[in-house]
Amino acid sequence: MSQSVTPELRQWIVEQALAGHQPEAVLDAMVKAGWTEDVAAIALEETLRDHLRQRAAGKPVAQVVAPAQATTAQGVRVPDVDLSVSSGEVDVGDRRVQVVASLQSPRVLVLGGLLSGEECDALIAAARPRLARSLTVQTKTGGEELNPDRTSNGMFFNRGESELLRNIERRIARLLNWPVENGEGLQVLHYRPGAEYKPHYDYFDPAEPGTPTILKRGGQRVATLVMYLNQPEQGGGTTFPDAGLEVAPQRGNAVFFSYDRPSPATRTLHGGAPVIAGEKWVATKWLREGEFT
Ligand code: PD2
Ligand code: ZN
Repeated sequence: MSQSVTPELRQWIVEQALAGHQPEAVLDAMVKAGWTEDVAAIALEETLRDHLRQRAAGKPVAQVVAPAQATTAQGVRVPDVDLSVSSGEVDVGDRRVQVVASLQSPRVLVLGGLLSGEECDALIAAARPRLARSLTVQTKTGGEELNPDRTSNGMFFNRGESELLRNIERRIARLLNWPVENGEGLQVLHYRPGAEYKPHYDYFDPAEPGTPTILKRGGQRVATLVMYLNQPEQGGGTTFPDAGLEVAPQRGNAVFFSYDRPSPATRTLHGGAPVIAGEKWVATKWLREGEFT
């Protein structure tokens, strides 16, 4: 991992300070993000000293130009909800979405009321005739394969293929401050009793030979939004083993998580727990670094 102090990292450090975070908390966040403590401490000290000198000399200095939380301690921009306006509810144009819970590391948000009941039903109805046993991207070759760890049925919509999808995509883009064009087409998964999705990471493993081919279409995945289209009778939560967290599926709600590098250091290992009774429907949106073509 590079430990060079990029302009983006300097900007992030200044943003944290302007947002009122104590240097110890900023240092802590950098160390958690993989920085060596003494390198992080020097970068922090130098950046803040330069910033104060420039300000004292009346020179233009960095302003908070973007929500501070949108840039991570790696100096990488990732999708995120802007909680600086209101921590409890976000206006996404055509609805207000509740922020039910948030975690910094791993970055996880539980969101309420992202989809209406009618939108959930319409997504299920449009997906149902197109379902097939779920495949996962095979990073060894860049192709797709049947995966025994994923016993759901699934399908992909094309981005923008209907008014319903265009509305949802626009809403997600506004919620997460990330362009519609950087999103993959929405995926719908259907789990029957006993079906599950064993814990995995959603980014593409850089060590696998097929990854460069996959990355040609928009670069790495940097965030995932799993939207719950129904409420299973029992089981089917989304689990984050490294955080000891399980999110209970509720129709219209969603869980969002981001990862600024393709590394377990992001602590974004997650899975779909087995459905015990009833069925489970979700729609997943993956967001890429660049335009997904
Ligand atoms: O259905 C889920 O809860 C789930 C869990 C883990 C979905 C995904 N991953 C995914 O679509 O990547
Ligand atoms: Zn996943």
